[in-house]
Amino acid sequence: MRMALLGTCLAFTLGLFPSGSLMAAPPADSKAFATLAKPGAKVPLGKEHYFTYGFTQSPKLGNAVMRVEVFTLDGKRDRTFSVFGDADMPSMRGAHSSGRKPFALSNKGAYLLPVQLVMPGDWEIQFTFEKNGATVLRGAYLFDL
Ligand SMILES: [Cu+2]
Repeated sequence: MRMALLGTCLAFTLGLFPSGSLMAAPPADSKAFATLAKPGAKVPLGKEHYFTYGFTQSPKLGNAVMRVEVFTLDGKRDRTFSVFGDADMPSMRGAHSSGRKPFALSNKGAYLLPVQLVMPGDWEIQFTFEKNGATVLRGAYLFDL
């Protein structure tokens, strides 16, 4: 009996069972969104950049625009990242999810993303920063509307 159990465990460990409900979740940290410093703060982005973020106007119900600006450590604007945003309400996941959307670069070099804030309550915007196809940072901004 004990050997049989051991064998089962081993089979799981080695991934001998078909995928589906038995499959382990991917490592949690690979997709985790760390909570970002508050809007306006300089947030480190990789080793050579930082960024700031914030709504262009104090957010209220309806349409808002999230702005991200990326700079090199010596303060020069940087446009070489791809930035993505995903807005949702954590207390009702999926109900108003925007899905992952790319920020658009403005003429000034700011990254802009329209966000529809369709109801009052707790909101989260998840940011993903990519450079040359690799993810550099995932961060989340939580706020109350
Ligand atoms: Cu809601």
